[in-house]
Amino acid sequence: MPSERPDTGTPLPVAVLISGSGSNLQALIDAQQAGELAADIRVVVSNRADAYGLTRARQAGIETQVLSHRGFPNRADYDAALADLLGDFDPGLVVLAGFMRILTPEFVAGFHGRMFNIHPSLLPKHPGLHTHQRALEAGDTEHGATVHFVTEELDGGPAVIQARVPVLPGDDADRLAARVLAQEHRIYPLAVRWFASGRLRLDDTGHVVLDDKPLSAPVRLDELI
Ligand code: NHR
Ligand code: GAR
Repeated sequence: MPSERPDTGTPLPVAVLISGSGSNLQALIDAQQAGELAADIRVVVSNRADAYGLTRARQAGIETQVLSHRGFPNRADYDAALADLLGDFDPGLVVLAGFMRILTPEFVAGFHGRMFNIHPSLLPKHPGLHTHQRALEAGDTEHGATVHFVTEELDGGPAVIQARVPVLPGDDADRLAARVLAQEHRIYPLAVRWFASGRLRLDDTGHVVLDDKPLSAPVRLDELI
């Protein structure tokens, strides 16, 4: 059941965009079903018809839409169609959860301050793809994940919360990815709940504000618990 927002008494409508397994989507669904999200996932959109996350959404009774990028001549046309589709659901927040398509500045502008991404690194380290392999190759002793507001700068928007994990002897990219993913499942529902309950926003100078205080650095999960 969607829980209510204290300010309006109604859950915030949310759209989740995926491309794959959707385990972060599942973490959000679980939080919603536990009455902990203050949000209502209205639609799950995938650019791939075979994304397992679509099955997770259907099992939870959430509407799904597939918008394949393949039929479109360019990114601008794809993103315009995506914005159109999302418009039908009037989302107060768009959540990228393993969505693998870079979004145009025009699309991003339409959801300014209302779109999150979760990225599997301790940003600003390792933006882009293959983050786990790159953390290993860099000899990092610590790795993790970041929830950030999406701006036109890829993985460069203002960070909200980070979770850290150690890099352990014998790690390969898959082991490290699994350790990071478990932490993603903790921080993403938290960030969505903060936003949906009105505690978290992006101010007009581009700063993240939590409980009326501008963050000088992302919240660290290890300092919350
Ligand atoms: N769009 C904007 N404008 N800003 C961000 O911060 C975005 C974004 C779109 C997606 C997620 C991001 C990540 O967390 C994200 C953040 C895809 C790629 C990529 O290179 C890079 C980063 C992210 C998502 N995608 C290839 C592309 O050409 C396709 C790769 C594939 O299909 O496998 O779009 O890591
Ligand atoms: C997650 O690790 C997420 O951070 C990452 O892909 C995985 C998706 O898992 N996102 C990106 O790399 C975006 N380019 P999920 O589908 O099981 O949530």
